[in-house]
Amino acid sequence: MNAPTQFPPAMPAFAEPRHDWTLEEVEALFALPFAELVFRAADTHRQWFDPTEVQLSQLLSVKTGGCAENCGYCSQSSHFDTGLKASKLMEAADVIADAQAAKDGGAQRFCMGAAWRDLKDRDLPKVAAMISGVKALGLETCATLGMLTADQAVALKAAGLDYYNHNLDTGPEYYEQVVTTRTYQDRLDTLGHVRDAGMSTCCGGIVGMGETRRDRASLLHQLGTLPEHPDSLPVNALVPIGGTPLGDKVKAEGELDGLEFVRTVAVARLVCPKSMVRIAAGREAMSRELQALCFLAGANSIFVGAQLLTTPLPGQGKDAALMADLGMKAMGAA
Ligand code: SAM
Ligand code: DTB
Ligand code: SF4
Repeated sequence: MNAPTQFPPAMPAFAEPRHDWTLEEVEALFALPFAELVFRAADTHRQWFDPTEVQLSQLLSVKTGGCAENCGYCSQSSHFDTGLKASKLMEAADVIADAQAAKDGGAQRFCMGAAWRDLKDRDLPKVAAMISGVKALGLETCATLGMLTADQAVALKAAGLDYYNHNLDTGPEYYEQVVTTRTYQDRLDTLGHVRDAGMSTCCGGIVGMGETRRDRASLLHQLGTLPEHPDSLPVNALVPIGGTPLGDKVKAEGELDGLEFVRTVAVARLVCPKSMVRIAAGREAMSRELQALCFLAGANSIFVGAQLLTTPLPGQGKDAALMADLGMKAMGAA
C-alpha cells in the first residue's frame, strides 16, 4: 500500500505570531479546502488556548444614536432614518449598576459603547467615573467611544480602562463603500494612541457588507501586520438594519454564506494566533451548529446578555444551553 500523501503542504509545527503576512498568503488560507482550513485553525487554537474555554464580554450602550458619522451599516448614524430613538450619555451610577448585573450573570469583561465620532474632553470626567466604577467591581473594562487623541487615551488608561475597541471594519480597498466621514488612517492613528497608552486593543471588522473575499482577506492582512496583533479580534456578521445603505443592500442581494463566516474566523485564528477571536455581532441569527463550527475554527470569545448595543443576542438561556451541550465553559472558571 502507498504511503498517504501529504495534502496540502505541511503547516508549521508551532504557530508563532507573525507580522509579515502578505495579502496573497492570507488569500491562500481562505482558498484552502474547508476541512483543511478548519483543521489548521483548530490546531493553532489549541497551541495557545484551552479550546473548551470561551471569554464572555457584555456590552452596554452608554450613549445611543444621533451619531455624526455615516457608517453605512449602523443603526445609530444620524445620516440614516433607522427609527432608532437617540438618548444622552447615561449617569455613571446607572452604568455601574448594569455592570454589576452583568457580573452576576457571568460576564468577565464589561464594554461601554457610545455613538460618538470621537470622545469630547467635556465628557471625559463622566466616562472616567464609569470606567473606575466598573473596574472596582472586579470586571475587566472595555470602551468604544470613537476616535481618541493621545492624551485622551492616557486619561482613559489612568481611569482604569483595560481594553479599547476600535474596528478597522473592512479592508482599505472597500472602506470608502462603507464610510466616508473618517479615513482608514484615522482609525490606525487611534489604535496607535491606545497602544502607546499601554491599553490592550480590541480591533476587528464586519463581514457580509457586500465585500469580496479579497476584501475580507485584506482586513485580516491589515490586522495581522499591525505592530501588535489585537488582543481581542471581533468578527462581526453584519446585522442588516433597514434604512442603512449596507443593510438595505444586503437585504436585497442576500446575506453572506455561513461557511464563509467560518472561513473568516479560521483565517483570523491563523493570522493572529494569540488573539481572542470573538463571534461578535450577528450571533443571534446564527444556528447552534454554525456557532459550534466557529468555536472549532478557533473562536474563543462571545458577547453575552440580552443585546449588543441596539441589536439582540441569543440571551443567557440559549447561551448557557449551547455551552453545556458543547462541553465549553467560561474562561478561567473552575
Ligand atoms: N462609535 C464608535 C465607533 O464606531 O468606533 C463605537 C461604537 S460602534 C457601534 C462599534 C462597532 O460596532 C463598529 O465599528 C462596527 O464594527 C460594529 N457594528 C455597528 N453596527 C453594526 C451592524 N449593524 N452589524 C455588525 N456590526 C456593527
Ligand atoms: C464590536 O466589534 N462589536 C460590538 C462592539 N465591538 C462594540 C458592537 C456590535 C454592534 C452591533 C450592532 C448593534 O447592536 O447596534
Ligand atoms: Fe457612529 Fe460608531 Fe455607528 Fe459609526 S459605527 S455611525 S461612529 S456609532
